[in-house]
Amino acid sequence: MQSVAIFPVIIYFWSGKRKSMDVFSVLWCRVTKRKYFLVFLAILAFTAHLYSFQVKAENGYRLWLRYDLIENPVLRNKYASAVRYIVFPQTTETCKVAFSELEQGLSGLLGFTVPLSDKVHKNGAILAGTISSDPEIARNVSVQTAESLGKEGYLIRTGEVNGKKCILIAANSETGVLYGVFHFLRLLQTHQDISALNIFSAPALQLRVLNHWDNPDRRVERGYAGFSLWDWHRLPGYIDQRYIDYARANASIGINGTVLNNVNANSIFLTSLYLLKVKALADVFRPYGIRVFLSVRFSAPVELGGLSTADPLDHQVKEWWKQKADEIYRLIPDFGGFLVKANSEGQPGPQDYGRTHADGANMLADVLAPYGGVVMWRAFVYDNRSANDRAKQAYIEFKPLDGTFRKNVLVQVKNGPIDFQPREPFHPLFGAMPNTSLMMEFQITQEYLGQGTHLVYLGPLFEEVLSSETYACGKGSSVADILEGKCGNQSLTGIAGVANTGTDINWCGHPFAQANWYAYGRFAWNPRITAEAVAEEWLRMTFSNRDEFVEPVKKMMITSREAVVDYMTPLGLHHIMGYSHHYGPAPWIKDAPRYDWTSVYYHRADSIGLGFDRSPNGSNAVSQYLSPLREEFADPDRCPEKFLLWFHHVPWNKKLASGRTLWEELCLHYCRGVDSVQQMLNTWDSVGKYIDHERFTSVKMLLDIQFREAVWWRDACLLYFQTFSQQPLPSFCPPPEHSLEYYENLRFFYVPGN
Ligand code: BDP
Repeated sequence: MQSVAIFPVIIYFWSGKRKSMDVFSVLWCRVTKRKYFLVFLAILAFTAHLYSFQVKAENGYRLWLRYDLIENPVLRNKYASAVRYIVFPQTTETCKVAFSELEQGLSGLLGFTVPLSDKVHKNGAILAGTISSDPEIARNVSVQTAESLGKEGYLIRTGEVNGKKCILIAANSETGVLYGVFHFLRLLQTHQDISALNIFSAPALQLRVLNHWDNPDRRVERGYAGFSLWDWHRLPGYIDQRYIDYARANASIGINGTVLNNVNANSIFLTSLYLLKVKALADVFRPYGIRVFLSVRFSAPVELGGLSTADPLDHQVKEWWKQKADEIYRLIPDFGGFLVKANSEGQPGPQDYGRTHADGANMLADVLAPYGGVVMWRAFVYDNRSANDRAKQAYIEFKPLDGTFRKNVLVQVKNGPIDFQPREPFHPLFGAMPNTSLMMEFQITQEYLGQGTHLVYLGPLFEEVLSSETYACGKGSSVADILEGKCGNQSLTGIAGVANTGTDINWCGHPFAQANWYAYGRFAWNPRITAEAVAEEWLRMTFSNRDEFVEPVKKMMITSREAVVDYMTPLGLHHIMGYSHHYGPAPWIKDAPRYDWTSVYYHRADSIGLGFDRSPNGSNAVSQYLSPLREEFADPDRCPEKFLLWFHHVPWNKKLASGRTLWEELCLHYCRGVDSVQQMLNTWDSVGKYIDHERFTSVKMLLDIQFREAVWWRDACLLYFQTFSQQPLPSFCPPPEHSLEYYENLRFFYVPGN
């Protein structure tokens, strides 16, 4: 704002009345006709300055949809001559929002409003619409291409209509056109060549949903970006602009569903009062191709319906759910369906009545089926009454149910067998249930990966899991193949991501956490995309197209995931964080209501070595993977080192591939992790000149916090494990700042998301 002060000074000097700073008397007393003009110019400059100040203020609200003027005039002109006018009949709400996005995007990027026309009459049109509704488009798209686009795919193609060159954005549905519009804008935002386009894109998975772990009081379980976006108290009357911008952001990356409330569900969402609020949100999201879903509490018939049971085979219970489904669909005809966490961590479920997960899921599926709704039934279950390794329990409960679920049920499986750790092997259910529709559950919010303060780009995690070899239908069958239904008889396909959004001005808390929302959507659309490609797109749209910025920061993003694994849980360690709030290191946790809520349960450190023996000599969790993976995991010499301590209890002095002992290697990873964060800080410092001060400073402060916390993780963990290894720290590790006792005595209250 200091620069604003320059204007009175300019006017003062211009006026020649150097003894007074009274701008108004200057203006009224001394102006001549010529000077009127100069005053006008000054005011204009002042306004323009204020405006430019405003657009340069980057609080992150605009996410990756910034549409700022393309600075390079040559490129801008090139684009401008390719898009001289838009032909886009706006027959539906979705077409209207697609057109408005296109118009808004182009005018921001190109600096002028691209006019609308009702037909192609000269070169340079963007012709957008559905194939069936526009004969010009239909003539340009073969029946075969149209078929392969499916319901949501689109094409963007340079073509000719009436002998005039134009860019076609076409799809079978309006939502497809909307996705195409966002893709087209992305091309411009990332400065791609648009002179000869031939893009064909269709989503690999049908359901691409966000799971909000949002409670009715607006607190978000494991949320680190403020309160819930949903203002239940003011709904349905008050429609916050955020709802619309949320829908735009999701549509821009192809997300087509949102589960509004926490999996630890409150029955209140099924009351008539709340269903009206849900309907209001559904109405906002509909034009953007987004359907709403609800997490439901299995015991709702007891809590809301006054029944004495929620037994899924009970006639009255079925009838209660049927009535509820009727009520929901009367209000929201395109309601997506239910997400259910049952018989897990204390939630009610069919097993309370001696029934199976399939009994519960199928009962709900039957009431939703007439309306086209689905049930997403979670496989995140474990039971401490069972002596079995927690990593094995979902498989034990679900595999025998393969083939028994209704066609409109998806079993939602977390990416790994424990719980969204910085690194886990893929969940063995992928490949074990060929006759069930399995969907993936990723966690976008960083519960175990630095929460609100660590820069951890999740693209590499998504890529690693999705490309994991499963052998489900021979060599070369990845988790992505299973999700896409290529290895079995899936009737539905899908993916869910636990959202990281909240009321923070920049939506996600950490400016780089936006990249994880973005990456989730891009991987959901195309599970074979690379983390690097996604990071590059996001950086160009969110920050800058300058290679001097993009290249180093992209590298920083890619390494950030390995960094967090190194300074938190290297070599296959897992679940050694603070109790309940999951903040910070706490490998010493040994007293908890359940053994499998302690850290010692998972790392098993003793005087001999470290790690959980899941080989055939131990819990034999390896047997849940298909051959030859199971043999590979079972053999400590062939098991990938990144999973070594996940599957094996390894002697401290065992030599690893590097020639270093386990203890030395462990130290190396912890110290390397901290060094990587230092590197990230150096990188960030070096690119500050290319971006706005606001976001630069905010990321810098967060990286400083991350560095201190990485040191804390390293020192606390190494000091703790040293009490078992009884070996000195290698010379490459700096001496810890504090004693082990100091770290053990740290207490944290009010950690967000807890
Ligand atoms: C764990 C979270 C817990 C969730 C649970 C789940 O700590 O808050 O309720 O997962 O997925 O990661 O149900």
